[in-house]
Amino acid sequence: MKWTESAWPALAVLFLTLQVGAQSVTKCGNTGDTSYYNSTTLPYVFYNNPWGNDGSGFSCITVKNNGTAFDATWRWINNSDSVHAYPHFKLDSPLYPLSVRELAAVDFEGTWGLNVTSAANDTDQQRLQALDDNYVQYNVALDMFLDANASQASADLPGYEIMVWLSYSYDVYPVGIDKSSPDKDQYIIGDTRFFLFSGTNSQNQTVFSWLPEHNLTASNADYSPLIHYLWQFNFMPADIYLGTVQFGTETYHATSEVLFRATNYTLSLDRNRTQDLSQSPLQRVDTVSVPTQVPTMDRFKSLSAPRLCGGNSISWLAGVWSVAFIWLTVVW
Ligand SMILES: *C1O[C@H](CO)[C@@H](O)[C@H](O)[C@H]1NC(C)=O
Ligand SMILES: *[C@@H]1O[C@H](CO)[C@@H](O)[C@H](O)[C@H]1NC(C)=O
Ligand SMILES: *[C@@H]1O[C@H](CO)[C@@H](O)[C@H](O)[C@H]1NC(C)=O
Ligand SMILES: *[C@@H]1O[C@H](CO)[C@@H](O)[C@H](O)[C@H]1NC(C)=O
Ligand SMILES: *[C@@H]1O[C@H](CO)[C@@H](O)[C@H](O)[C@H]1NC(C)=O
Ligand SMILES: *[C@@H]1O[C@H](CO)[C@@H](O)[C@H](O)[C@H]1NC(C)=O
Ligand SMILES: *[C@@H]1O[C@H](CO)[C@@H](O)[C@H](O)[C@H]1NC(C)=O
Ligand SMILES: *[C@@H]1O[C@H](CO)[C@@H](O)[C@H](O)[C@H]1NC(C)=O
Ligand SMILES: *[C@@H]1O[C@H](CO)[C@@H](O)[C@H](O)[C@H]1NC(C)=O
Ligand SMILES: *[C@@H]1O[C@H](CO)[C@@H](O)[C@H](O)[C@H]1NC(C)=O
Repeated sequence: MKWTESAWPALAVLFLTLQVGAQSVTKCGNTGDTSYYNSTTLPYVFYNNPWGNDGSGFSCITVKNNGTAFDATWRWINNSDSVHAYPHFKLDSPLYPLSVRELAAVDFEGTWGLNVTSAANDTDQQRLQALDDNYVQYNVALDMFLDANASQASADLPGYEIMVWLSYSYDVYPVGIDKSSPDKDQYIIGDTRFFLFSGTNSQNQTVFSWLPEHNLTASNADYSPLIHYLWQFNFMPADIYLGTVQFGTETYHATSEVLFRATNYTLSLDRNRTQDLSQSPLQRVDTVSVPTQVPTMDRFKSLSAPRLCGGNSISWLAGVWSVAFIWLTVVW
């Protein structure tokens, strides 16, 4: 084919399309190249991770400009109390496995937000209403894994998981909600008070979740005190290694597509081999009563007597919700 003058505009469009295409990569699968994207310029591995896919929706992760920003688009219409996916990035650090005694910082700076996609450009009030109307259930969280065995810390199924929730909807709750003491275990990072929950998940991992008193839309803080708190106050042993740190959003439920967007982030670890944290232990903070936005068992209590034990709490809560739903249907 001979290039004519009239072909140039088309070529320019093609060139621009390729340029734009090179700056954004979308992964909607669960394994391998359909699901992972390794940045070549930043120490982040992006993963769509739809581990709880029940066939009732979808999850995609769109990584922009080699990882400087990412979107997650998703919708799940069934099993509203279960996590369906955790689109996220993982920090690829040469410091793993890092002894918690030598852990000097887990720095996370960034901004994020989510909207029902079709309402993304509406007014603040309309956007909040759309989240409500579409029963959008989610959290935004740092997720870390640790183990007493240094090589197990970065392998499958480490013994400990520590989550720091940064934003979350009203009807989701952390592992161990029925056995925790958020009224007693609290810590303040920057200006934000976090409440501790702990329990065991279905894979027999010990899960700690720190929930903030209100939704955060940005962060610029060192979260390592939320890890040190756990060994200094005997929730877990001190001889333990950090093997994974991730940032993303756990997606539970939405009746329309949701658009989560994270920008301007940096996630990093710092080690200090000579620090002696037993010489400068954390001070407990004065506690406050648990604010109503933070979930407690009281929120899910109902007519039937609680029979919460271990892994059955989820189906019990689902039962309570069905009863509450029937009740609301009848009353309204
Ligand atoms: C959605 O809402 C936020 C505020 O929560 C707004 O700042 C943002 O630009 C919107 N995000 C997207 C992805 O459109
Ligand atoms: C990432 O950066 C590399 C090197 O600059 C470039 O070749 C590649 O196209 C970029 N990828 C994306 C998705 O922007
Ligand atoms: C991406 O990074 C992960 C973890 O560092 C590694 O296991 C995987 O092989 C990498 N994939 C590619 C395609 O480079
Ligand atoms: C979702 O739930 C509805 C109602 O229970 C059911 O009819 C449908 O088959 C479910 N869809 C999937 C994909 O499981
Ligand atoms: C919102 O605005 C952005 C940027 O202009 C645009 O790409 C997007 O399609 C708009 N979304 C809706 C639902 O109108
Ligand atoms: C530590 O973990 C590694 C990798 O998972 C495993 O091969 C090894 O047996 C474990 N060591 C001990 C003492 O359990
Ligand atoms: C965070 O925002 C969601 C969605 O608007 C809302 O359901 C939830 O109650 C808020 N959570 C807190 C802790 O304020
Ligand atoms: C669960 O883990 C604990 C140690 O964390 C261990 O003692 C126990 O045997 C494990 N239980 C099962 C069922 O694997
Ligand atoms: C990200 O940072 C750039 C440069 O500091 C700034 O111009 C931009 O507004 C920031 N974006 C967000 C969403 O905070
Ligand atoms: C490491 O910890 C030691 C002891 O607390 C302290 O003197 C030193 O300044 C720390 N080093 C760095 C690089 O922070």
